[in-house]
Amino acid sequence: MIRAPIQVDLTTGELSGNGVQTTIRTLCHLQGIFRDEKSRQALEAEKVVYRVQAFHPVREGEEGGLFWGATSIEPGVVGDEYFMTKGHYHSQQNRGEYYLTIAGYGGLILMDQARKTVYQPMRPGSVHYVPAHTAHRVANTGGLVLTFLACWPSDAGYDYERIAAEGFSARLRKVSGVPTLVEDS
Ligand code: S6P
Ligand code: ZN
Repeated sequence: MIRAPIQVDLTTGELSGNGVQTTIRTLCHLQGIFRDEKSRQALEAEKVVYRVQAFHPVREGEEGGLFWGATSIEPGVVGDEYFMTKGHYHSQQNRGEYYLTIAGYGGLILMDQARKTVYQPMRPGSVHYVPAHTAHRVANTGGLVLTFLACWPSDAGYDYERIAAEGFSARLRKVSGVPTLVEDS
């Protein structure tokens, strides 16, 4: 089915138009995600960490379509770990994705099947290819809202359970004020 276009505000990354859905993730949704659980609990449970807008022109799980999204992560830390997304593998592991940074500064954290974790600095205009079979999460390392756009296959899905069970092998932490990828102990 041919769908009407939606709009991206190229300054803020905000999406608008028919079919755009918004999900908010507050600190209370992020239990077990950050290394320092005590610090997370000490912060306000309703504090917004990130917001995801998504445009699904076809049904989720349908083969052959593409989804479009915008994620905005607030600046902040839990302990010494930057505010970040939950992170996931795609349920259909052989599906990749693109990210395009619109505003702010951050890090895309990628972990391959061998649990080798790397991070790529994100800045306005940076385009990042998330390969298939690769866990991905984004952290806001700056003092402003970090917003990026994403495009991914409509049958990719989300595997959050594997991240909940196994985590990433390294975390992006603020060490002497500098974003540093630290192996998880
Ligand atoms: C979807 C894509 C993004 C994330 C979003 C939030 O494949 O990678 O739209 O869903 O950045 O991250 P998460 O890990 O909470 O889904
Ligand atoms: Zn994804």
